Amino acid sequence: MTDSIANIVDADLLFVTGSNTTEAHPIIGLEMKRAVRQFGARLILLDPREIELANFATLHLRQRPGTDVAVLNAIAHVLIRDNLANLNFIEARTEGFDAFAAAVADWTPERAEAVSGVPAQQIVDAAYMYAHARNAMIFWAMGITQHTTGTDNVKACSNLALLTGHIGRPATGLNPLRGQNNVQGACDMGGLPNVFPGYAPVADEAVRRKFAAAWGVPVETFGPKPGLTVTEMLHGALEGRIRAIYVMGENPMLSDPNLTHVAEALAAVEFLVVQDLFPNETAQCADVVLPAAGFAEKLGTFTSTERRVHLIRPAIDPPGQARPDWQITLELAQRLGADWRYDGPADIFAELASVTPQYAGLSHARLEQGGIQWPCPTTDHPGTPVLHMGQFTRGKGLFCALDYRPPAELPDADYPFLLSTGRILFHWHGGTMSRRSPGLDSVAPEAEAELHPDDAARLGVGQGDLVRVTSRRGCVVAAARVTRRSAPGMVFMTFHYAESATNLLTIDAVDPTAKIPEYKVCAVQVEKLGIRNYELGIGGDHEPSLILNP
Ligand SMILES: Nc1nc2c(c(=O)[nH]1)N[C@H]1C(S)=C(S)[C@@H](COP(=O)(O)OP(=O)(O)OC[C@H]3O[C@@H](n4cnc5c(=O)[nH]c(N)nc54)[C@H](O)[C@@H]3O)O[C@H]1N2
Ligand SMILES: Nc1nc2c(c(=O)[nH]1)N[C@H]1C(S)=C(S)[C@@H](COP(=O)(O)OP(=O)(O)OC[C@H]3O[C@@H](n4cnc5c(=O)[nH]c(N)nc54)[C@H](O)[C@@H]3O)O[C@H]1N2
Ligand SMILES: [Mo]
Repeated sequence: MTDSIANIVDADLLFVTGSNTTEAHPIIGLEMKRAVRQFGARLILLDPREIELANFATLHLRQRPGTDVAVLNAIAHVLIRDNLANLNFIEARTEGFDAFAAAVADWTPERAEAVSGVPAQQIVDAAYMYAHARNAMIFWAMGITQHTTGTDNVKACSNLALLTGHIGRPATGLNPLRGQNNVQGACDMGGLPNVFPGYAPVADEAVRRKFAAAWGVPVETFGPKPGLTVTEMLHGALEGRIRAIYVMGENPMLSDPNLTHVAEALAAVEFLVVQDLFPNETAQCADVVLPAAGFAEKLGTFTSTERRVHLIRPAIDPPGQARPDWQITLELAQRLGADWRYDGPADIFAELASVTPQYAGLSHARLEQGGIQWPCPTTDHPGTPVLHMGQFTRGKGLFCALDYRPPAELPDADYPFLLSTGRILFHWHGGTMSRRSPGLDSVAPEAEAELHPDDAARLGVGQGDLVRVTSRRGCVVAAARVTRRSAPGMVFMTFHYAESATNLLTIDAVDPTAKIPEYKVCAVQVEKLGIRNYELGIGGDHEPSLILNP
């Protein structure tokens, strides 16, 4: 997030797209509800489904999944056409406006309506509301990013903030809601294939020299070529280019797209290590499983979605031989011959702070007093609640001209429904953790497929009936949830249930830049299964067991 959670209540307009905030980020969702109900903020929702936030929205634009660039381009078109753009801001703070304006000149609301199904008038209304707000915040999550056009979708959001100047002041900005508790921290620390800690690019020789010097290794240790992303690693395994995989805290056998392909890739590697709290589906394929300690059992830091670095402390001891991840990594490095020495997490953090400018002013001792938002360059710096004040990190904000591209696989005569996947409040991803909680599992015990009442009637499917959902890649069985939440022609499923693993269906097409899979769109067919078949595990068997061909 470029802004802070505490500032949400100060915004007079919230533009939320591709984020089911009340289910996936419920604390932030509460702030949004408070902003609307207590402080009179208006909410524009751009989301294909009627999620809970729709009840709080002044305007709900329901686009066909995968058409965000068309809608956002058309909002930009109206902002420029109707002189709603903030010309002073554009002049002082941005570049690339003329080329961008030329590119959206054709993107009339009527054209966007034809592509997206969103009525042209709603697009016009959204543009006026966003432009006329004093302080407007844009929020998004996976509904924007998990597309073959994910990068374009994000840039399209950014264009709107640049056009109106709703960025670089409190209660404005571009606010991607990060997913896992420490995904922000993992990225900050260089847990990406192309950067060192602090987003320093591996391609830059000066950067490589800096890190080689800091770590006391020859500069040749690091090549200039970025590594592979997860989706590329799995392809690499099938091509024989990747011979070993070490998986730490991830369950690709449930969470990656096109699971049949993932299973083949993991079977193809010579050596697979899994370091995890539980023997998840990926661990079933592993040669070695290393038991790790969970968040409540260890000391360290998590960096939240608003860039706030928090100290976490152990509340309980790890069970059995489980150890904190850093200890496992350290011992492995030592056995491989590296002379790594650390007294503990505070010592490791001190090294991270010394090579990561955004974290330079932070230490465990300082974080004892409470979380601090990066960038925090010096030990007396208070932290940064709002980014891009006065100037952008790259200098001027860059407008991006974007063409609309359709998703990789759309419904057709053979696979007439559009499958979109995501989350519900009660479970976490593959359910490795949340489905071990009897309370959570009793609230949400079985995989459901959301179907619109018109479609359900046509298929003769009643509430709770079992349906078989089939794509070109696989099929799963789920209980029908007949609801107007999803639009006609659309099916929504979570990926929380191993016995009904939705990622058998999803497509492994990825965004060309970010390599994120298109989890939000693929084509499926839906058939009614006469009876509930408990042998398939639906509703009964809670043991994680992946049924590849139910
Ligand atoms: N309870 C719970 N909370 C979680 C998680 C969990 O597993 N369970 N996971 C965490 C993680 S890692 C993440 S990344 C976040 C994800 O948080 P979200 O991204 O909010 O969660 P999703 O369910 O993937 O929902 C995305 C939203 O995008 C919408 N959508 C679908 N297609 C499109 C489209 O084409 N365009 C747009 N604009 N929207 C679309 C969906 O209707 C939905 O409202 O949640 C985090 N929080
Ligand atoms: N169809 C579909 N698929 C999706 C998505 C979608 O929207 N639709 N969303 C995608 C997204 S955004 C995400 S983030 C991924 C999530 O996918 P994963 O990260 O694969 O899912 P999790 O179930 O969170 O798996 C985390 C694993 O980490 C383990 N773990 C927890 N804490 C620790 C720890 O401290 N140390 C170690 N070593 N292990 C730990 C857990 O036991 C679990 O096995 O799923 C992706 N897959
Ligand atoms: Mo995520």
